Amino acid sequence: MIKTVLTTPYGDQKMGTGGLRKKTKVMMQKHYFENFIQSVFDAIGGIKGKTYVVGGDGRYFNKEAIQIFIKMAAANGAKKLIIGQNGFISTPAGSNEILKNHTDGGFTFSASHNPGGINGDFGVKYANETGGQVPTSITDKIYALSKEIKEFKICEHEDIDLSQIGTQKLEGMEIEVIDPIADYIEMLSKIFDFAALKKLFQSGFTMRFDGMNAVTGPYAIRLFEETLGAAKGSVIRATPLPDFGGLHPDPNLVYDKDLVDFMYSNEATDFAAANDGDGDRNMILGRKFFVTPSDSLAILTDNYKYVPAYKNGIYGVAKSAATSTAVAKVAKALNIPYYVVPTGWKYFVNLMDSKRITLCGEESFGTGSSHIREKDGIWAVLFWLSIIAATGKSVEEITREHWKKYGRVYYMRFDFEGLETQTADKLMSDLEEKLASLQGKKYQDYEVSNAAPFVYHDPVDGSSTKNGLVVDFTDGSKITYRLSGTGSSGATLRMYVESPDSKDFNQETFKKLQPLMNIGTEIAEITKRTGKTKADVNT
Ligand code: G16
Repeated sequence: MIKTVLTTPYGDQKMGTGGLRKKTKVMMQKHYFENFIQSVFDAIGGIKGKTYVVGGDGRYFNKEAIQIFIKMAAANGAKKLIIGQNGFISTPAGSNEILKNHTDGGFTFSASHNPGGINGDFGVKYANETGGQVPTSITDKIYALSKEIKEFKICEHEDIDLSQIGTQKLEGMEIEVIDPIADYIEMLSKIFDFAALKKLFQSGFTMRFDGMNAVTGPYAIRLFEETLGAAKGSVIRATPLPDFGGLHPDPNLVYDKDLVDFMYSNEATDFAAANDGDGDRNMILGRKFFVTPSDSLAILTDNYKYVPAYKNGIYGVAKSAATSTAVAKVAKALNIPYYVVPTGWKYFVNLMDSKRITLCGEESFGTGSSHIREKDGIWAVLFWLSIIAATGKSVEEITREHWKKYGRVYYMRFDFEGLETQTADKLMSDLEEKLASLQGKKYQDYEVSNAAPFVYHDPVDGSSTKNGLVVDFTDGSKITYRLSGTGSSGATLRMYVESPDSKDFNQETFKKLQPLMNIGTEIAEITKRTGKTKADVNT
């Protein structure tokens, strides 16, 4: 039976860089989730006769959210839902299903790399028929409607069993439960040379993949161990848990210190990687060696010919403004188009759809290509393995040779967390105002060559987006400031610092960047305004 339920708006359902992210307890408030979902349906002119891909990363409240979603979709007249078995789907696998089945879009229930559990975060990512998250014009509309919502529609029905693959019906809506892992692996098999990768493992090559108790564990076991022949046990923390076993599933030097410590120990494998909560981020490690995401994008781009799907050429490459300029040098050498977009994967979508780029990546541990419209953690791992298989070189050798060829761009991100929103907003607006006055200013050995907000003009839809403030120095160094768009409460200020060096590749990154980091702190008056003498997280 279809019911119309009266409700009142919460007023705070603004989507950030990766969808709607809130504390789980906030999301679980009465009608909170329902209000948001109905606002999405209404913002896109209803979902009558439409088909969507649905799933989540398994975090706390995932099961309940999917059941509510199914009943709301049926009540709103959807034609069909394609749902990952047991309600699980990784973000890249979801994007793959949208494109494969030509659906009207998809919903992923995940707060991505944010912690899970009743005291963690929950989120909703909404993608349209491109397979990518919707542009700001749509998220603005959703937000506007969520502030006025008066009612939502839902079916009264017992919960749907999502454990068996197959098709069932609810109020005329078809529900197809699928195995997204099989489809995802099949898609990857068309991009990469699986035979070459099997040979690599047959030769005794060892790897460790850390699923961080999140969604990609089962994908990784089936792909690396069962399909490509990596040794049993290569995939660790492979069972998705509602609270990720207490882990903060953000694959970086801080939150996956366990994997980093292992790779710097004598037991280290030849290669290691980790993915985040919903499987779109990746961290790449070699023996006693870490590859920055910015370098990773540059290296993958330079080695595109080792992947069958790209060997005949790539259209171009893009990075977000906060990502280091390492890939710019590669684009120039390859003579391919190069774009710089605001932070947020959705900005790459138009460039991919219009065949302006094939590869793209971000400092926040995301890399991907136009095979789907989301970043793809496992894809990045296969790309690295393909380079290793083709060259016979280690992660460290590949990276060092890259630096030799192009120079090294030292890079670090400093996060100042838990700030009051007002303090953070004021810091950014005051800094923006004083940018022009920084021109030509000298700080120790560094001289400002340009200081301005980053403004992007989308070459496809003509829209403009301002995101972040950038201070450039005459030697090519750069400091970028922006506020995180993925937090669930308060504000996080991110300060990204980079400095190129064409000769000395062996400096300790923190030491190399410390003077610039101090300059950056001084320019933005971070200590004075936030009381913090140093960043909470350095990656
Ligand atoms: C999301 C977006 C990414 C973006 C990141 C930025 O990632 O999809 O494109 O780089 O947010 O995060 P922040 O605004 O906190 O710097 P994810 O993996 O959380 O979906």
